[in-house]
Amino acid sequence: MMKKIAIALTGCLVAASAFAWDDGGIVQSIALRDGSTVHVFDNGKMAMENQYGLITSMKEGQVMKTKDGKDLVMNGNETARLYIVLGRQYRGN
Ligand SMILES: [Cu+2]
Repeated sequence: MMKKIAIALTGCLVAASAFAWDDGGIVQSIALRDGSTVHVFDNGKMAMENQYGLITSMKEGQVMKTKDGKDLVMNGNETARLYIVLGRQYRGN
């Protein structure tokens, strides 16, 4: 009986881990001073999420101020890719 429970729990952990690592290629999410977030993908391109969690567009080359006061230059404007990634996270599959 105990063995069965242990196996079931292990199965859950594996599933939870797989979900946590499925980040859609986002390697970093940086908080900006205005409350928005810039997501950096594995290819270095970026996508913006505003303070309400909505995906927004930003011109490439625009300078952003991070929450800790650094300047960050917008590289790319991957709104479509972020839609796919965040959509997947919200649905949980
Ligand atoms: Cu930006």
